[in-house]
Amino acid sequence: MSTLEAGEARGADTGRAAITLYGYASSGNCHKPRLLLEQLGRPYRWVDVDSPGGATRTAEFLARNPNGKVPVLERADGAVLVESNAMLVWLAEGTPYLPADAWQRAQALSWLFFEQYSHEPYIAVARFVRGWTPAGSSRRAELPALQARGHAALAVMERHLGAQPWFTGPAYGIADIALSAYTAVAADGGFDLAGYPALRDWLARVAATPGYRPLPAPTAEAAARLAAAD
Ligand SMILES: N[C@@H](CCC(=O)N[C@@H](CS)C(=O)NCC(=O)O)C(=O)O
Repeated sequence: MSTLEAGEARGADTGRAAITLYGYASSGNCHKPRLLLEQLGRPYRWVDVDSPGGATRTAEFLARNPNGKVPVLERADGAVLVESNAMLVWLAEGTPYLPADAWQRAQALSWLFFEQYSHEPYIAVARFVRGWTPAGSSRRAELPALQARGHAALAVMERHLGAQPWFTGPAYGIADIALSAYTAVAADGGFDLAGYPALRDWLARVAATPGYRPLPAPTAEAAARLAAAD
């Protein structure tokens, strides 16, 4: 049993887990709250949702998230939270993963917004186009622009990490979780990290944090497309 499966079992052991996460396992956005739950040692129930197969567009799913996207976090009382980085903030409240100081908290939020506006739309989307669309898809034409914008984001991160080990303050926290999710698999989007030494060192530090779990491997079909992509 993998540790992620063990996490599910921990949740199941508690009867009705306090938290249910609906997600697609090899999605970086879905992995972010799951990784934090693992690192916090909190029980949760994981429900697989085949988002590339359209499972986020059913009436049942849209009742939970009208925006039709995973991850979705549901509490035992049925209350729902969407947006992966909002989940990180909520889950990290009162823990070392979110600074208590207002300025440092705002710095963490700043990097979460950067991730969603300047990083994920290019690095995650390039990965999606290469791995989850057919080889002949017209979406492949988007790749040069996605890669140019993705490299711009990586350069911002490299510059920041040249001067400090983590994204906010002296310790690993939710900004590191948010930004590492897709950076760790940037090669899937066609990004070569060879020119980003500080970033590669940071990824190694992230992978060495207690309870860290890498993003689960994509399906065989997506893995084959990624291996064959230009
Ligand atoms: N900003 C959202 C993005 C979520 C997102 O893009 N989810 C994708 C999977 S990574 C999805 O559910 N796509 C299915 C769809 O749009 O139908 C977050 O961070 O939670």
